[in-house]
Amino acid sequence: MLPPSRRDFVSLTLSESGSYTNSKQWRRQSCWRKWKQLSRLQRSLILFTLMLLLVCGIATSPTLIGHWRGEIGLHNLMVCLLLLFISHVCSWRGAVIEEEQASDTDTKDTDIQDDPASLAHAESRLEAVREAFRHAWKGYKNFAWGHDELKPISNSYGEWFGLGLTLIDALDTMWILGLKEEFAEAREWVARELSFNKNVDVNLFESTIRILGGLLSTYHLTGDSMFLEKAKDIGSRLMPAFNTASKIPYSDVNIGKGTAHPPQWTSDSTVAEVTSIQLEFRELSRLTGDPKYKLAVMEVMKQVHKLDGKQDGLVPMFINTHNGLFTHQGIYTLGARADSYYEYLLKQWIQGGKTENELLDDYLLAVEGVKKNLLKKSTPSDLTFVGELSHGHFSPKMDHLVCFLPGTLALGAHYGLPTDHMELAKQLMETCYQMYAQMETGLSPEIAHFNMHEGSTQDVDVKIADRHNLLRPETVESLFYMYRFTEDKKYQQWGWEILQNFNKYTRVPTGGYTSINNVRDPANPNPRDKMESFFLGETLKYFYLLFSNDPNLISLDKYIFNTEAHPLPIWPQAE
Ligand code: DMJ
Repeated sequence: MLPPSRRDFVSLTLSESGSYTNSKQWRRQSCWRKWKQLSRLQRSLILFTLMLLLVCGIATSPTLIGHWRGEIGLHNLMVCLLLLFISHVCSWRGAVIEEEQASDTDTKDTDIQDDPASLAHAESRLEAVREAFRHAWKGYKNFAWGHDELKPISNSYGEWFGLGLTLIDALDTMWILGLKEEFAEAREWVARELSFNKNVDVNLFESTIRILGGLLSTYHLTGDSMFLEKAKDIGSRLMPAFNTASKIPYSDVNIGKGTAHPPQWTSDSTVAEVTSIQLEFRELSRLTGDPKYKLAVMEVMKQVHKLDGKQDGLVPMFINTHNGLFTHQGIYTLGARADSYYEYLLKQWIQGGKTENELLDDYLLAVEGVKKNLLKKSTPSDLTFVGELSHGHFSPKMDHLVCFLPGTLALGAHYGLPTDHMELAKQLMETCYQMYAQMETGLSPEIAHFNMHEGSTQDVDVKIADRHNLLRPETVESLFYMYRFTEDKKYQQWGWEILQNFNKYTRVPTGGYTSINNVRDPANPNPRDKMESFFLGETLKYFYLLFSNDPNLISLDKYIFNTEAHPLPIWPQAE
């Protein structure tokens, strides 16, 4: 874009220069515009011809010649006119050169998406993500095929549910990245090998967002009904979790036996977990025509909506499955155990066609609650960050998980929520980027503590126990939303830096990427030997979408991403 002052220059000069009526002024402007549209050569020739005609006219006029012949002479007159012409051309060039350059720049900027160099630039970044995915997949395929997670350092695998978690989480990423061969192979495994008829305990939330969400999303992208059948199977096997006295679900389900239970040490569930399974179960009801899934998860939302114990719309982290009340009250965070409650309020409202007002009200209230209780500025750089509240005491601690928030705020603003949400999104996006940029490896720690005291020389402090990086997606996710809505290339650039640092410090030569223990030690980031399934399901997918300049690649007006980056359709209005 041109700086506005340059564009204004022409219209300002024109409007100030004459005392014409509007139509005269318009004609004058339009003549001026036509004149400006001629090339420099054309304009010089016209001026030169006019001058020549003038000189010839004077030379052949007997009165003027008679008068001037004795005073300046014809020769002097010609020289004078020539000098005048040259000086006019020069001063004209001097006066408009900026404007001419500006219009060149204008063309470049407006056509930037089609400019071959910029297309090649974007394509090379997209290819870099595909390459990263293939590298991660190579490790998974060679050493962990069909298992939950790759352990890339020991070239082995780890099991959590024993359901091929990474493979399922990565299905729609492969589809979006256009990795057809890899996708076909994975599809075969799902069709032939994946069985949910297993005596295993799974976490309701994790298997909903990764497995049910992944299968539903892949069904929508591909139209392949095999994925829908698998989604129905896991969805119905998870339903026993809702058989509690309060109807607030247990955290764990045995999908083979059809039994559910809380963790061994408590009868509580996590608030974020029970309120971040709604997008998936609501969609399952829509696809199957069976309302039981939707009814179960909406009951949870209804109860949480009415519960005491919130502070300005902010929720505690735990809820009891017997009595349905919040427990461990007084602690408020946008990080672990509460984060996606806020995300799903907004996203359910969007998914359902913006008619469920309670969800919107709770979301708007919560954003005000964040502003009032959790937002502060760091020193020395004045970064806006989201801290935590513990029994009235503010703590300047911010989880990397909180970095989903800029993206969510931007999404809300895109759907007509107050514009100051977008302003806040921009500020928080800068902070999340700085959580990477201020570390020696250029990778964010799991948890940052922001300095607020005068005289501090750095904004971010990291406790020794918080120095790990699990290849999490939240910052890249938000960068994607911010770029989609603003088209500001700095967000792509920030993402590019982060991808390069993942490649530098977490890429394992034999295949795969690894979580690391120390983002502050570039000489020894200390690999953890684990590649989380969300690195393929979310982080790499959001990188790809961030570097793509095509707003229709998973349009945000048609899809809503679940909290594991699996796009689900926004329902047609009638539904
Ligand atoms: C993912 O499983 C989801 O994004 C979840 O909402 C939070 N934790 C991880 C990624 O960090």
